Amino acid sequence: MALVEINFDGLVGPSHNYAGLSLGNLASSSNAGEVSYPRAAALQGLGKMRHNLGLGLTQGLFAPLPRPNPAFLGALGLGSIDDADLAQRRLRAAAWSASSMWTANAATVSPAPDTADGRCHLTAANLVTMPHRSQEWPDTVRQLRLAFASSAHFAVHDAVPPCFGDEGAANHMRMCAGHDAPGLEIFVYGKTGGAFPARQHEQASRAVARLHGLDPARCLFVEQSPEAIAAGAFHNDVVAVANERVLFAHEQAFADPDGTYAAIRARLPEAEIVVVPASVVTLGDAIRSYLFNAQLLTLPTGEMGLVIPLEAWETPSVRGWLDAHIASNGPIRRMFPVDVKQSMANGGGPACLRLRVVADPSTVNPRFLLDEAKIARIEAVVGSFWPEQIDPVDLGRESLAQNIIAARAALLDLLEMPELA
Ligand code: SUG
Repeated sequence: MALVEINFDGLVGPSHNYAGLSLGNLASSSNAGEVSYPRAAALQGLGKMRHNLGLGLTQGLFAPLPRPNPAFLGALGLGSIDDADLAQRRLRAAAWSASSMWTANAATVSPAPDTADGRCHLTAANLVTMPHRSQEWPDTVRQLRLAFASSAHFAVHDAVPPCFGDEGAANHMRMCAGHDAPGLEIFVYGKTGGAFPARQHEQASRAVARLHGLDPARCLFVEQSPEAIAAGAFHNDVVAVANERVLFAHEQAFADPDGTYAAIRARLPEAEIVVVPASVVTLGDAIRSYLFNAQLLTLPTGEMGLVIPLEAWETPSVRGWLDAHIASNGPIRRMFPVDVKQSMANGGGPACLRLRVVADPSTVNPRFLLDEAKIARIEAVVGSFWPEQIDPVDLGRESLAQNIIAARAALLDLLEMPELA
């Protein structure tokens, strides 16, 4: 059995819009009310998938969830919306949100070498902190059960109880000698973030670790620094990312950085910890540029590459650090800037757009795996069906709703996934 890391990217849905729904996510708040470009957004995401496939990596896809979601509004007693009522308009925007594109929040994943029963375990994230995200998990779990249907190889769990906020893989890092070796699983939770909510609760992380049958000796529970949350790092993956033996983090990512690094080194002596000092890249620049919301990947050559947003490449302090890292022969050898600006404007960089699953690709439902030809066919559907633009004042318009529903149906048709219709 050949275990490899598979990146499952969320296709940007046809309702992608800027409604400003995520308090504590500075990009979402500052772009509230802007016109979005769903077609361009989905094509940018597909461009990233093609890029990573071209690097020789295994690439998967998750379909957007059904939107607008009438069940969400129905459960709130909102059969119709009073347009004069801001709270009702925001709830309607929530029902139209395309936020499931950020599949790093779909689930937490523990690969087979880490678990007691030798299967890969996935727990859907309840995403309770943000109303627009809290509606995702039942549909997400349906999709996960279809993609990872082989119960000999996978166990898919429902979300943990919503009294404990869980935001999935965005707050979870796995370090190991190689993807197929037993890993150290690092769960990062928040306690406080000043004016902003701490979305990941420690007890949710501990519950996921138990459900997955992880060895407590190979788990760490680490507090995210309150300053990072207050500065706009609403998930750990905005300030840190890990791959195999390398942790790449901002100096202010963790509440107790030295204690965290020491605990990692004690459990994984080969760990290489690359810390970007605040004196070189401020927390503000790190969050604006999304340097750490990067895909840190092991390339087929064995080298590590970093798929970063263009915004990071174009930020002088970040570029200076990246150039110096390469020149000093640091562990990250190659940089790949990609354009995911439409997603970035809602606070989702290259790493938010993907869920990493270490598995044997032959055990995954092949309908969720991509090759060049399938990407081209998806691009054609996006080109024909995805709305070119959405002004947030158009949310609620019946003809737009029909357009969005038809677009998703055309995609599911192409992907041969009638189960998700
Ligand atoms: O949950 N943005 C998402 C971005 C998620 C990024 N994911 C990771 N860091 N892994 C969020 O805040 C914006 C939607 C809006 O404002 O309409 C939004 O949901």
